[in-house]
Amino acid sequence: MPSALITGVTGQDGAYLAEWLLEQGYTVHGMVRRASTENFERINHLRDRIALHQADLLDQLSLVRLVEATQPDEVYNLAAQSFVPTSFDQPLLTGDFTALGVTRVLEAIRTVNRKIRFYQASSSEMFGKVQEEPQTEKTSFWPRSPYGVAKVYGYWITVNYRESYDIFAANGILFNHESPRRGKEFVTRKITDAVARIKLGVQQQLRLGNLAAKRDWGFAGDYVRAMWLMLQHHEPDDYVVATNEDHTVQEFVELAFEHVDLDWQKYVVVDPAFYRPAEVHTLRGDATKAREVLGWQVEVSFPELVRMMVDADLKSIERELRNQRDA
Ligand code: NAP
Ligand code: G4F
Repeated sequence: MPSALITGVTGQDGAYLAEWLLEQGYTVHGMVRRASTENFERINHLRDRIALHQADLLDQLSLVRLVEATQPDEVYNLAAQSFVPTSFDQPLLTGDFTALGVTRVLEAIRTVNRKIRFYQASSSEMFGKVQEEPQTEKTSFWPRSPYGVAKVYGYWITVNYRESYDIFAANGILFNHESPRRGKEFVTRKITDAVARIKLGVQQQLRLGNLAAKRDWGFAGDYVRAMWLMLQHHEPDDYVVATNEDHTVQEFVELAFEHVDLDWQKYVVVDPAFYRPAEVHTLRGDATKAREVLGWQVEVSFPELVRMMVDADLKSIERELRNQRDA
């Protein structure tokens, strides 16, 4: 039975990837960091099927011990400080987690067993001020946030360990991917959570920043399959994973409100507090290589994704309100 170690298993992608690997017959180990209260909502349903281990991207020895104890065939490095606005407020911590953290995981692999296959969660944020449309594996990077800069470092150190030590190390350059498990500070989930609350009468307004920003949004469940496919290929490489469609934040808002028969213009307020010091105005990825080499393709469309997220938030808030009434 193959085994895998996932850093960032408590995050959106970690939960979908753990489910996918279990379905493929893997033994799944998840790395979690110590917190005063457990933060396992996304993986509670998997708790009896995955093994959780404490370690931290900031602590080299904890990573070496973890790789030694679990002896995985594959390591998926999903852990990161992943929220772009926080990276402007905490650039050093972001660099330590999101950039140097990658080297620490690679060093643990180099120390314990160079045969372990490694996946790095690289990001379309690296393209930042985009140099061509759509972006491919060959497009040059111009990151626009400390997060994007940290991810560029993570990308190149992954390439470097592949070239220097012959480690099977692959970068997935993933464009934005969303789901009902997305953190509520990211724009898509912020919108769908607000739409559900407004529909159910417990919120009056939705304050957003730049409505004109364009993103290439896909479904996280589709994207974790691409991560796995990259590590099954006979040679390590780097792949863009995207839908090749872009939509503005406003289009997302319109579709989400329309799904519950509300007029978005009555509720949405533009608040410059959510503007960024430097914005990534547009992203659109060309995943031809992932399709042709890995056989990967998108299954959930943009409108299906929006509706899936609104429906899930409606259900979850209805449950929350019922529990409050019954308490
Ligand atoms: P997420 O929901 O924010 O999850 C991040 C995970 O990293 C959480 O499990 C978090 O643990 C963990 N983590 C953070 N700092 C850590 C540390 N010092 N030590 C150990 N664990 C730590 O992110 P996601 O959306 O699933 O994304 C997964 C990865 O893909 C990230 O690297 C992200 O930057 C990258 N990415 C995401 C997208 C996207 O659109 N979602 C696109 C491209 C790339 P806690 O639960 O303890 O906070
Ligand atoms: O949802 P976002 O915060 O995602 P962003 O910055 O694109 O980053 C996400 O995708 C990256 C892949 O490209 C990942 F690497 C990264 O980890 C993360 O998952 O913002 C999307 C867009 C931005 O242009 C932002 O300015 O939405 C705009 N926006 C407008 N109003 C807002 C808001 N973003 C947030 N978070 N909150 C708002 O109120």
